[in-house]
Amino acid sequence: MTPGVECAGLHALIDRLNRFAESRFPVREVHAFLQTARIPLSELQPYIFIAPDHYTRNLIYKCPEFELLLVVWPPGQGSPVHGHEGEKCWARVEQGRLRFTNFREIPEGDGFRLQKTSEKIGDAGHLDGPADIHGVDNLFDTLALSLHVYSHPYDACDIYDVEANIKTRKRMHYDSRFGIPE
Ligand code: 2CO
Ligand code: FE2
Repeated sequence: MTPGVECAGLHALIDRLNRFAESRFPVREVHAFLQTARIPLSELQPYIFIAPDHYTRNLIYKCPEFELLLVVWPPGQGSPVHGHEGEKCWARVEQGRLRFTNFREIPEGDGFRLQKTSEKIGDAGHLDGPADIHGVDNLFDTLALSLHVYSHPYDACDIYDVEANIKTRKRMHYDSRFGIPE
């Protein structure tokens, strides 16, 4: 194994994440681990489901403490600006490039406005998170893949209309589970 690389392969990743679950996903340690862990693309292949008009959410592993997804971003597709339910959420670019734009809510009158706090373009290997409110876009002309760890799993989130300063609830769906399309 390459020096400094803690694990190679999905099984080793999932084992390690299960051990982190026992200590409730300590942010610094999990972050450091996810920066070094490497997954061969061949192991992600069974989870690549492409829809030309939206990004796909492909479940690899789920337990009460966390879920692991492969998100597949065709060129030009992106997420709406959304929240992460106060959970610990990381995304690592596995292939291609993605733009991550972070926001925060600023209280204003009876409501709020969204303030952009940072923007970063990440190539393969870039680790984003833990995310709070963000939008993710594939602005580029190649398919992008990102591996997502969410602790705990969540099945609904806030979707923001950045212009109107309103948010609505949205249920999340998987496009495939364990390699089988929904
Ligand atoms: N959180 C989004 C989702 O699970 C993807 S953006 O990166 O966290 O659909
Ligand atoms: Fe997200």
